Amino acid sequence: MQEIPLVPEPYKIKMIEPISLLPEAQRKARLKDAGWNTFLLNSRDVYIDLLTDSGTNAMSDAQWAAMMVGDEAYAGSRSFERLEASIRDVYGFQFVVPTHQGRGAEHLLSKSWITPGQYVAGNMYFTTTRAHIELAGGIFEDVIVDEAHDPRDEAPFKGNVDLKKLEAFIQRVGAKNVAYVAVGCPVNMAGGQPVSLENLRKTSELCRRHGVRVVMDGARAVENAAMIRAREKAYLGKPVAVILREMCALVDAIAVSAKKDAYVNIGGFLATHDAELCEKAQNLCVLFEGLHTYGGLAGRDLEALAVGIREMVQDEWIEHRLAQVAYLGARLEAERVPVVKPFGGHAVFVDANAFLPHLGPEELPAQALAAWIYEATGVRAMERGVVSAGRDAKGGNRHPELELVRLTLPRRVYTQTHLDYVAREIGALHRRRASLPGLRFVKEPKHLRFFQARFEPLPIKIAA
Ligand code: PLI
Repeated sequence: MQEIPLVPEPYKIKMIEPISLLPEAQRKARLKDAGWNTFLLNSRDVYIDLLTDSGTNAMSDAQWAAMMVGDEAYAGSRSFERLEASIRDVYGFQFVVPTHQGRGAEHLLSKSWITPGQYVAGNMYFTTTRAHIELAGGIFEDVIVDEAHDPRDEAPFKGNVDLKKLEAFIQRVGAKNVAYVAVGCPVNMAGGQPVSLENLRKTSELCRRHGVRVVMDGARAVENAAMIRAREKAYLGKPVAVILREMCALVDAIAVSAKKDAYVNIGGFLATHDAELCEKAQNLCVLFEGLHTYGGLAGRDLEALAVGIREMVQDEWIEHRLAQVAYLGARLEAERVPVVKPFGGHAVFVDANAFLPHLGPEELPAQALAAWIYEATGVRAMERGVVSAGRDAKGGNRHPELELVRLTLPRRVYTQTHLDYVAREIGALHRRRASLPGLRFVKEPKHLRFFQARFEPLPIKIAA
């Protein structure tokens, strides 16, 4: 077997939260209560929680200490000044509008820049991002490279914008009908695949030629920077802090869910070089989030974020994170579990179509696999396939080519032994995959249906 590199944790544990594995009969009952949707499980019933890396991170002692000096003034708090200084130093944007989390920033951005009927082109959709584009009257157009849709293609930058597709799209609809181009760095729904700096630069140049603005979804921009440093020749070994600044210099604005890279449990922001966008967003902020110097966050949250932003660009943290994801991926591969390659920065994505080849798309393979993983192992994962993709304007199901289950690693939370357990148990489930049935909807909410939908199992198929 190929040797799996070990990168020991660059931290030690000084506070613990007990977890326990329910007996299988109880897991079965809890899954039924949850309508076979892992979002509807109670955390107390979960053993290892790999639902998301969003807001589930462990903060450092420095972050906890900073919380004690939070300035809870309604207006003009010192904590906002510290956050603004961190964002200016680390990302390089002049103007900062804090929000309660990433979708708050997406809301302010979409409402500020989209005129109903305009398009937003991007490198694959993200659920909340597209929902806010559509709520603002915009239409999303996917311009990601084709290899992003192939789980087995090992290209290093499967998050790249396809420049030919983007050029053709702008020519077809006209530049004035494109509100902005949104580049996810990296692309969550494609498996956490990064964008190269060369591609981001060319995308930015193409947009400038047409007078179209560029926005980065920077929820995990540090992970993207670390993958650039590991995979892009011109940047090999450069500090992630330097790469991140270079990425940000190429875009007009960044919408950030701070609940990822920055290790906090809540928070987000919109940051920009554009004074006019800042003014519009600040004004909308008072309607939807709170005053523009707290954006729905407590002063102590602003403090934890200000410190987390400076921590996140320290190379040893991000190196360890990427190594942990690669370790889990390699362990799963050793168990012959089909996974998306190359590994991204926040999760290992299991290819549900390859895991459950006896299920058709209408049997919701990834939703079903996430449910059966919980039942068999107590591990909670998330569907990223047809259920997440939702319905199109005509009401039909969107059918993405990728039908994935995401095993997402919270930052600084789980140890290598937890990951060994996950890989071993999912490996055991894979060996008995032929008996696993699909699911069907019994309740389908209108917005972002994957969060609250309920399902029931279909009859078990007898293999031919
Ligand atoms: O969950 P929010 O509102 O803080 O952030 C929304 C959001 C925006 N962009 C990207 C790329 C995300 O991944 C994202 C949230 N992601 C979640 C919750 C996840 O589990 O991936």
